[in-house]
Amino acid sequence: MRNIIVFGLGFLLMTACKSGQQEGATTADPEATAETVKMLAGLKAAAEKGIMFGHQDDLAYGIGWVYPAGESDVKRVTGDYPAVYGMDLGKIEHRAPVNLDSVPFEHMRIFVREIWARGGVTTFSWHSDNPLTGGSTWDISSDRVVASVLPGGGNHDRYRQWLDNLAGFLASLTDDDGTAIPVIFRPYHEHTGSWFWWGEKLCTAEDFIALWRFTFDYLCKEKGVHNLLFAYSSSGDIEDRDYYLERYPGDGYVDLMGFDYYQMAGAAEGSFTEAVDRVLGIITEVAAERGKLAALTEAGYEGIPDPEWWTGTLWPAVKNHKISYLLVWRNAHNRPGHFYAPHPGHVSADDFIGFYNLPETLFQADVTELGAFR
Ligand code: BMA
Repeated sequence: MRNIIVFGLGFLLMTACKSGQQEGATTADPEATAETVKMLAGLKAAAEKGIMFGHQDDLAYGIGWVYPAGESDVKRVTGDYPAVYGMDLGKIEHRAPVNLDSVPFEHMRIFVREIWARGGVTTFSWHSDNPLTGGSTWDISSDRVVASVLPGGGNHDRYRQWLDNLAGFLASLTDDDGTAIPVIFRPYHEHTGSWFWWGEKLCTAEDFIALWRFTFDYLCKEKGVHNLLFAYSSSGDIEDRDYYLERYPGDGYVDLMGFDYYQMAGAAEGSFTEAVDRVLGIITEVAAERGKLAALTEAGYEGIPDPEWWTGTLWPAVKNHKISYLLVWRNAHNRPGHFYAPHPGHVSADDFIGFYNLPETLFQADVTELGAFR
């Protein structure tokens, strides 16, 4: 009798916690690993506490340094790491040793492990080269690229090889025990702009959706990669929800919805805050209706010339929205002035500490304490 009860209970638990699901969290990939499902649930829990701060290439380099292990411009200024760490996979399609910004993929593997160990979040974008012309991600000389890589297209087999190389890297992100580490994967970003080969004027909505679904199915079903949460993120020019959803591949293919928006030099006073606030209103609404996470997936003001940008412009833009994170772009070490987070002595460093000290902004120590992701 007891055995039957124990067996019955075990069966119930097994069916209740099917792969891809945990209470309140269902991943787009129905076969997602338990860690990936927990990450999604943790992201939802963290979004109830505040907005996580993210920084691209935070651990790889900064102003005046290139990868001494443990370094971070955000840490140099605040004493703490970001909660979200962006990295880019551009050139993994060729199995190159370094990405398009010269970050070794071997280092990224180490970073992902470190981030996982301390309870942070990794998100990958993919500035992949143009698979038709062999040019860069910004080669928009042809509007046949997306069609050419889809099933039936002349370039499809080559693209499968590129995805094999991508899948190989994503599957290699494991901890010391060989457990796959969950990451957010944000391919084909800023697709409502037309500066990447998958951009709006370079392919039809049908072809963009087909590209997304093919990539998802190929990675998850054919290659068996199950440590991914998928992020759909447009560029900033979002007029309304219909436009934002025009190229949305569907609820079964996406875990997080976001957009990228930068303040440009000379932009009208208040325009960044107004635009980000307005678009976040649209995106958080459509995301909530679908039970998806929302985020400001890229943002920033190159060089941050405004000493009070963090609390005076960025914070008012996001503070009224339930978003998972906001991520600012990279601090290039070899391109003067191309940086988006402060470094010690920078004109906005004090204000960034004020931003860090806001109870609603979450950095590494906050999310480590929360312990929601692993
Ligand atoms: C851009 C710039 C480029 C970089 C690219 C991909 O915004 O930072 O220098 O190569 O992102 O990271």
